[in-house]
Amino acid sequence: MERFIDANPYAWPYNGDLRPENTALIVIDMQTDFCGVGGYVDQMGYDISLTRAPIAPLQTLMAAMRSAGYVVMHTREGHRPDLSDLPANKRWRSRQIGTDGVGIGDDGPCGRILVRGEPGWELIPELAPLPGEVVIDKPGKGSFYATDLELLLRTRGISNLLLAGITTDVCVHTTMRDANDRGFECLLLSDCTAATDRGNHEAALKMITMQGGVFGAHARSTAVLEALT
Ligand code: C5J
Repeated sequence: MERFIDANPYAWPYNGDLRPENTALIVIDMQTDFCGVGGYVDQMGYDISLTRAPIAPLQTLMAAMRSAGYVVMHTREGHRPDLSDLPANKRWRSRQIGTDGVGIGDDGPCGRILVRGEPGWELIPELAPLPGEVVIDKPGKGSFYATDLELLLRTRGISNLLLAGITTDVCVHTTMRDANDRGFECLLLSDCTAATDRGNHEAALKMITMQGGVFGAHARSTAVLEALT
């Protein structure tokens, strides 16, 4: 039986083959550094009420997908404590904005910013992974670069990806573009993602709808919940 999610610009997935066995939800970078008080985004002076907005709809969606037997995976952006995987230009650019030139690798209220093992780098407790769920540690914006995400997805037979988390215009979009190039069928969940700028979030959604769905499609999480029931 074919099953579709009401999405924009097309009913998703393109072939109606939506099953727990071939579909995963990837929750990207829901870390204190991106949505917590004193974290990296907060220190840069951006409004964390924007990046916290996906938390509540994600809690509902994750619970529904888990109970329907779908795979849920998580990612964390971060660097080794010795910063040997932090490109110098990424560090330099991160120091150009925010409090006193503090950037990635430097000390902040939540420990060293985006450094593995520090409090700010942790996933927020509201969206904690369940035991056994995959957590991908990534040094870049995309979730495929320098990680084993693709191997894990292929081994499980996953071909459809639901993408959520923060930020829409950076790590979520990069992951969606990279997944699309690898042949994964992608759906970005518009209320389960957010950017540090509302206009950038809207623009990121619009980009997806061009060319018949150039990277896939987007939908609200309620459309996913309807398709699951
Ligand atoms: C950023 C991310 N924006 N998770 N990271 O630096 O989007």
